[in-house]
Amino acid sequence: MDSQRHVIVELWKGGGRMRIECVGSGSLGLLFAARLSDAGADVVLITSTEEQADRLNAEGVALQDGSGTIYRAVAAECYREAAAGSPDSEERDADWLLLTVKQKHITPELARWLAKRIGLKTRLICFQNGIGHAERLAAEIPPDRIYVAVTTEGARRDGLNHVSHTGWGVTRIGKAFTGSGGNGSKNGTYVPLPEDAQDDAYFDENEKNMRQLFLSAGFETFLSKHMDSFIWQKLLINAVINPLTALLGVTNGKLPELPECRELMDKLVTEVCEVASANGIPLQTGGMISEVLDVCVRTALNHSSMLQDLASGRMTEIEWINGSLLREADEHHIALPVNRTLYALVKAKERTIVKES
Ligand code: KPL
Repeated sequence: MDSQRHVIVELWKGGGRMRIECVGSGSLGLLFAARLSDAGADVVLITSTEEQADRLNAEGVALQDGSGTIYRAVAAECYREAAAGSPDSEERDADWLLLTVKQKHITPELARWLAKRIGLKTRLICFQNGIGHAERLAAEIPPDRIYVAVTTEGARRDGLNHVSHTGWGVTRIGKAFTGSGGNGSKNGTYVPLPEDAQDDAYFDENEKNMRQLFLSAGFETFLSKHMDSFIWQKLLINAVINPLTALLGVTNGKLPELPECRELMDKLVTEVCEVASANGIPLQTGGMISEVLDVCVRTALNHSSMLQDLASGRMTEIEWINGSLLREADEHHIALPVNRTLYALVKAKERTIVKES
C-alpha cells in the first residue's frame, strides 16, 4: 500500500470506511467498484440481473489491465431485490452513489428508487454521456445532492464480472446545479479552464475525501465548479464521434482519415458550438475541432459506445446526445442540418437492427 493510500485508510478508521454504491454494473461500474474497493472503500454493486449479482458475489470483479488480472471481492445486489428493501438504518446509508447506467436507463422509476436510497448523508454522482439527466433526476432527488462527472477512463466489459481497464484518463466531478453558470468564458470567447484549487473552501470535507479515495484508487480526479463547461465539451465530442463511427462502422481513429468525414466533423463542431454559445457556454470552434481530432487519435482503436450499441442490437444514446442538441437548438431557433441528418440516420438504423424493446 503506498503512503498516500495508507494515510487515507488511516483517516477512515475513526469514522468507518467510506461506503460507495455503484448503481450499474457495466464497464465503468465494474471498474470503479474494483479499484475503489481495492483502495479501502466498502463497495456495493447494484446489478440489473440476479445472474450478475450471483456471479459477482461468488467471484468478485475480475479486473484486467496491463499488469494482469486481479480479483476484487465486492458485495452485489440485484436492482429488483435492492428495491424491495430500503436501507434500514443510517449505518447502511452510502456516502456516495455512483450512477453508471446509461441515460436510457434513467427512468422515473429508477429516479424514485434512487431517491429512497439516498440517506441523510448520501450524495449521487452521475457519470452519463449527454445532457438532461441531472434535471430529470432532480424531479425526485434534492438538487443539492446531485453531482455530475465527466471521465475519460477507458473500460470494456468482457463478461458478467470481467472488465478491462483499457486506458487511464481524467475524471472531473462537481455539483450539477451551482447556480453560477461558470464556464470559463471571457468576452464571449472560450478560455481553457484552469483546474479549481482542490483545497478551495468551496469544496466540503466529504467532497475532498471522495476525491482522495478516487486518487488512492489511481484515478486522476479533480473537483470542479465548472461542470457545465466540461459536460458541453464532452457532449460535443460524443455528438461528432459517436454517430459517425456508428453509421460507418469504423473505429474512432479512422474518422479523420476519411476526407468526407473530416468535412462533416468540421460542420458538426461548428453547429454544436453555436448551440453551446446560445446556452451561455461559448466554445471556440477551432479549439474544439482540434480537441475532437485529438480524442480520435488518443482513442484510435476504440469502438465508440454508439457503435458497440448498434453492433449488439441495442438502442443507442443518440436521443440524449444529438437529440438533446436538436431540442436545445429548437429553443434558440438555430438550424442544425448536419446534426439533424445524422440523428435521423441513427434512429433509422436503430429501427432496422435493435433487438431489445
Ligand atoms: O465517449 C466516447 C464514447 O465512445 O462514448 C468516446 C470519447 C467517443 C470514446 O470512444
